[in-house]
Amino acid sequence: MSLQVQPRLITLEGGEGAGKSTVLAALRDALEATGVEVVCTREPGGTPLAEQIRGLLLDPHHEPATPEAELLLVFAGRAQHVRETLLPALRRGAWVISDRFTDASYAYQGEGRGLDPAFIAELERRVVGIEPALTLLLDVPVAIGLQRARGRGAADRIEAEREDFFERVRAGYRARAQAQAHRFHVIDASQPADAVAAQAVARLRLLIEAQS
Ligand code: Z5A
Repeated sequence: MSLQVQPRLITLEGGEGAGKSTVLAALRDALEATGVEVVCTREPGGTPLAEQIRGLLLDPHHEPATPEAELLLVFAGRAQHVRETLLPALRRGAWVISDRFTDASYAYQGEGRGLDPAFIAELERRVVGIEPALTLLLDVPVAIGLQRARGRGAADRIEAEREDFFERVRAGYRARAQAQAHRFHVIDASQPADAVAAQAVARLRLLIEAQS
């Protein structure tokens, strides 16, 4: 069974401190200016139960999660998110912008933790079943992203990883963007925030035009 492409689902991906929050706000404003309903959400999270799972995933105080436990927790939250938030919004015609989605599992748990991408793909087929029409990958050198993210205070469990972990995550995202160029658009996120946002909005407008 192949994944069902959702024409109004846009996802944002990138490493730590890539600037997803800023871009999400710009996309939301641009879409709302056209008069459509926009739902902004995030992963891990996006429903009350999935937000609880996010808390477990990012809590640095319990014993380290095994890679498999981490992956299954992420997908448990995603199962809930897809059915409770994404599909209802998409079915009523809203546009949905999600700060991270399944590509993050291939990058973090696949490339970062070394789990088999075929296992992730199987979960994606069985648990998720949908994919975005557009994925914006905000690509930034690891050192710059970590500097931005760590400027915010105490690191969560995943943020506390070593740089080589984030280098693998970045490489994983870039390889995935190349392999799935039909839906990925890569933006150099080391540029000033307003330039990054402007490029993201320009790509969104192309998607809107293609659908009208
Ligand atoms: N995770 C996973 O492992 N597997 C999965 O399947 C999923 C997620 C879905 C939480 O995600 C963690 O979950 C994440 C991956 C894992 N790992 N960690 N850690 P998250 O998306 O909630 O958390 P995050 O990646 O840590 O988000 P972030 O660091 O907040 O990134 P961001 O939203 O892209 O950054 P931002 O808040 O917009 O910007 C960060 C700072 O940089 C802020 O002070 C900005 O003002 C500044 N900034 C932003 N853009 C710029 C530019 N262009 N120039 C200068 N400064 C900038």
